[in-house]
Amino acid sequence: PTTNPSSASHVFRSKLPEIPISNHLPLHTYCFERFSDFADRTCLIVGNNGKSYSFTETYIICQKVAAGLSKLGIQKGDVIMLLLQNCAEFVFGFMGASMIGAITTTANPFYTSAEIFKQFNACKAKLIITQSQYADKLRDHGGENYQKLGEEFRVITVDDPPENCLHFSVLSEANENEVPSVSIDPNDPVALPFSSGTTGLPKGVILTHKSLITSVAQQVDGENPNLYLKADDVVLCVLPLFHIFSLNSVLLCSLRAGAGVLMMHKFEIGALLDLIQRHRVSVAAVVPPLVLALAKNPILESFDLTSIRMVLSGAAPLGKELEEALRSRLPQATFGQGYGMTEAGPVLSMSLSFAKQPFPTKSGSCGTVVRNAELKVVDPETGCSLGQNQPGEICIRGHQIMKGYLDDAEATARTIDVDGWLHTGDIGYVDDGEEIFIVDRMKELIKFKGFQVPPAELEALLVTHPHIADAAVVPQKDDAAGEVPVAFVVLSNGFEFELTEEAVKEFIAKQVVFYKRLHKVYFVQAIPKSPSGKILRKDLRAKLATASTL
Ligand code: 4UU
Repeated sequence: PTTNPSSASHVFRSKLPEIPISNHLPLHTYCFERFSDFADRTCLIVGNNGKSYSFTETYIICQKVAAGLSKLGIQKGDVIMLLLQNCAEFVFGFMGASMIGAITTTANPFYTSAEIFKQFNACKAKLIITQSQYADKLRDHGGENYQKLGEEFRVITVDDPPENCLHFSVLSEANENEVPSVSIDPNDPVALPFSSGTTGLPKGVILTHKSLITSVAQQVDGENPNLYLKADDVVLCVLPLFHIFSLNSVLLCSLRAGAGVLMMHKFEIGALLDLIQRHRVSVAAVVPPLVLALAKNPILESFDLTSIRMVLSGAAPLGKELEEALRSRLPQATFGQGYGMTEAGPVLSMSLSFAKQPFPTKSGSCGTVVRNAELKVVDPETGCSLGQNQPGEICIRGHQIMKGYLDDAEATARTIDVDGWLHTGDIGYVDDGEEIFIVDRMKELIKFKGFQVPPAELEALLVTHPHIADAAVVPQKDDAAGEVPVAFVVLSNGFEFELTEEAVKEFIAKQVVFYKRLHKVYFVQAIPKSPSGKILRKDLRAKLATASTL
């Protein structure tokens, strides 16, 4: 996309003043910059076993892991993969890698073998840190990787290592004084999460030391931080750290601010409430389906949740009614949303109700653009920027945004224009009070409980079926998940009656993580396409909305 020169007029900024940001530092230096102020305070608490690590302990183990990775041959610029549920080793691995200039790619441990290796191979990772229960998935990939495991790439498990795998102690028991000294440029990558962005397949999103520091600083630095985390806060980390929301706004922000992080390796309502009560959790980062679970479940009444002072929701739209329902159960807490996108580093906006000196905010808003950044709303047709209260595509500019997609200059150029604006593919407006409201999504992406479901990935899989000639996947609204993927399928000539809906669903279910499963399959004569061959997703979404025409 190109930017209309006349569009410079409507640029939205934070109500908070700009601040100096130390984004010349390496990420680990920045995050641990003030750690001696909170040296003996709790940094990490592991929910399922109660183990905890102080800031000093955490820092030293990260250094040990840095030395250990280096001993295993990992060098500056190399990529390691974390395939982990939330656990302390995630933090040690991520920060340890940063300390030697290595890059971490994070993947969902529930991914199928094929999904894991697509990402692993795309970023030419050298090593995987995982749990023993996932190691088999790293062997059964067409037989080929079975040989490689342990030879061409190493697998390290945080628990008892299966055959050909190493135990995490090879890293965490290395000598912290043997971290090689590397020089890190602010523009060197440090994290490589995967996202499908506005179109196509998942791509590696290059986040540099500078991007992540800028994003964290925009949230928690300054006299009046936008997201005020204190050293006596306990921040709930139940959202998966492999996703950028939790990695950035929970983990990195807490490390920087000196707050404790309570790790939960999976969501289970009883255990969650028990941990909140036991550890006096004060800040909860959540996604709308979690708000739903908390708002609806009667067992909430049996727990003391008065420690919660802040509830931050993000990654998907949060309905006003839902927010109100939970608010009435946690009357002492401040509610608000953050709006993020992996490519945006990730935070575009954050509720100013979370600031040290808060501003009044409205329910349903996604917050105000973060400080030290520019946001504009552009008319998708004309590219002109729009003023208040007019919906258009949200664009963001600042040092926090990604450097680009890995090995994909074309997709990068489609997403970040020549003037440095990142186009989100989200439709929203900024109201009179500078608050952002997201009203629609013009990009392909489907979000199931905040998880990305890239339609292009499912479409590509569908057409590999010998009886499927063409396919399109679009979101359908769903009360519990927000959206679910449904498919329109054209059967190959001669096979019109041979493939059932169940068979198509099963074909996909075998190949993808649970949340990418198809919820419905409609057999159609043709997929509506534009003259250039683009799927007319709007038409299909409209068709779904009036299901009677199907
Ligand atoms: C409506 O979802 C994310 C990141 C979320 C995030 C990060 C840090 C939220 C708060 C925070 O502090 O990233 P992705 O890449 O998985 O998905 C990005 C897309 C957005 O483009 C938008 O369509 O997810 C949707 N989205 C939201 N939609 C993200 N946040 C919101 C929101 N309301 N609050």
